[in-house]
Amino acid sequence: MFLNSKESISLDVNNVPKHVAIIMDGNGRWAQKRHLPRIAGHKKGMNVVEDVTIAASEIGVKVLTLYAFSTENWKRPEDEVNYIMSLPEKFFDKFVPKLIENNVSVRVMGLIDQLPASTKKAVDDAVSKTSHCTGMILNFALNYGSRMEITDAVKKISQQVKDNQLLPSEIDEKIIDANLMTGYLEELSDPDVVIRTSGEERISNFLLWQIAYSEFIFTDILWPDITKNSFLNLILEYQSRNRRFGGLKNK
Ligand code: V0D
Repeated sequence: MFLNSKESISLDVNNVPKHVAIIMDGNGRWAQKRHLPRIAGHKKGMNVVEDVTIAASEIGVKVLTLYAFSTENWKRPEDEVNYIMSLPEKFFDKFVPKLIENNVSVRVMGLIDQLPASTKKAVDDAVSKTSHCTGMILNFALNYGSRMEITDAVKKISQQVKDNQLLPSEIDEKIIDANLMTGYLEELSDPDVVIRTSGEERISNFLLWQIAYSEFIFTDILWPDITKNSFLNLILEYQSRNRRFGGLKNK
């Protein structure tokens, strides 16, 4: 039992999702509602990343994957993209010490080499400065798309076959898992729950292979309006569902 001080949310400590994945949607809408530029929503959204990361780490989540930038997001106005690309640097100065305090390690998946040099440096620094942390993994999906990820995995596996390291008959789900960008997470690769904020009920090219058995939670709350408390309520919603793996009851 875990009691949240203000609202007395009671979480079952024995049923905390190990891997939580979040599509952080609604930043632009949050800003527009307030007659603010869209980038104000991204800035507030970054602060929410901080709060949700600490909350997730406190309740014992092992991996928190955040969809921060998709391979499609480049189509947005240049000013907005430029601002978003400055967020890892802003995040770094403010938040890396707090991550270290909480024993959280930052990891990234996606086409990181295509990011602006300053963004890539901030991301690499966040990863290296927290690489000694052994607690929760904060896994950012940056310039990520799942079809690209799967295409890449097919290429890698084909090359192994071509190099006589692997027979086509040996290709199984484990081999595919290992060659996806989540491969390093090993048995934690698949999210137990995917959360999407802001009322949209789509997957938008996020972790297509890994979500085969995930619970889906959609909330109307816009990402910048998410608080520690609303996050804990989403975890509570996860816990209220009876998970079934192809006929097997409760995991
Ligand atoms: C904008 C809401 C933190 C969604 C959250 C480059 C969109 C704020 C990071 C971040 C973004 C990533 C890696 C890292 C440190 C911080 C971030 C992007 C967008 C895309 F090592 N927030 N954040 N990255 N947003």
